[in-house]
Amino acid sequence: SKEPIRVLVTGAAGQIGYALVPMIARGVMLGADQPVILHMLDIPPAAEALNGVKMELVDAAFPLLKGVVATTDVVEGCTGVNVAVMVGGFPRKEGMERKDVMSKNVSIYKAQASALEKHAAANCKVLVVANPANTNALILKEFAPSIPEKNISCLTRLDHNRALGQISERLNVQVSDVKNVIIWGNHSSTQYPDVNHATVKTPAGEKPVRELVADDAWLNGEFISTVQQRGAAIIKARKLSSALSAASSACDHIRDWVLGTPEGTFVSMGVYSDGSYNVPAGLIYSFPVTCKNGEWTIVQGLAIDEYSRKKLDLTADELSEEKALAYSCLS
Ligand code: NAX
Repeated sequence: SKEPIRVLVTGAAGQIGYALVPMIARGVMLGADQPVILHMLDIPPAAEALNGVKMELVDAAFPLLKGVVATTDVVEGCTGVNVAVMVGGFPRKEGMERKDVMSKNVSIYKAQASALEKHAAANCKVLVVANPANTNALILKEFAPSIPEKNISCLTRLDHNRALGQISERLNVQVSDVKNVIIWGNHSSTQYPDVNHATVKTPAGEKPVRELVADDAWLNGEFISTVQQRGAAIIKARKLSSALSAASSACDHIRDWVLGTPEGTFVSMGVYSDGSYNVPAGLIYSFPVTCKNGEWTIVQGLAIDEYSRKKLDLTADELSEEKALAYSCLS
């Protein structure tokens, strides 16, 4: 039988953590035959709640779960982990300046980067979920120089899945028959959900989403804004932010990264830009990627029309600004 994989979840006592850890323990993230050891990290005010989550994990008697480390010690949390899902962070509270929130997260991600660099397993894969996700991932990358940049990513798969969901609802088709939407850029309202390369499986073969929807006004308008604003719509309805969908998408992100994407399918991941599609190098930017043998590759050669070009640049500009703000918090 397989050796257990150690998976760290930071912010594990929070909402997303509560939805995510049972999915990991059930094999949703790494496979139904892959044993796991969960490392759950949170901060001291959440220690008691974290211990409650640990008790529930024991009570659920998950066959794949070979151990649980629940801790408020960053070093203990990071030691030996093969996968790190960074959900913990400092949320923006009403009346707070953007710079103050950024500054809190910069210090958290700087410290956790060092701990991962020193104590995680070699070749540990890192997924940052906590907002500002792209910039937190960039800070983590900068302060963990010995972790290959290929191993650091942020979550835009939730946005990607939201886009698949909207197309599926609109066309009344199975969501599993829709593929190759793209989320470009920042996990924020400037993200660009792009359907220009998306297709739907039909009895007559794969058809472009644009052809089937046949309503460019909707695709260029309401569709985009619905995906961009979906997080806010969930908060309005639930009085809490997305949790089960965020947790499920985090599992999709890691599963596809580790086990590979199906032939002919691409997914969206926030990764370190190499300048592809004229996106400035050195930003963590969401691109269409395929994964094989545990590595992602940016899909090359997709046609970008003028309308899309503007949207790719707009969200890149926002990320450059966030990067500058994050750096200003370091000095
Ligand atoms: P919660 O506030 O419920 O949970 C966050 C947890 O992190 C808390 O238990 C807190 O004690 C812990 N924490 C704070 N600082 C920590 C530190 N230094 N080390 C370890 N743990 C720490 O938030 P939740 O709803 O779970 O959301 C978590 C994060 O995900 C937020 O930053 C949120 O904005 C972000 N999201 C990102 C999404 C994405 O697609 N990238 C979508 C969902 C979500 O909004």
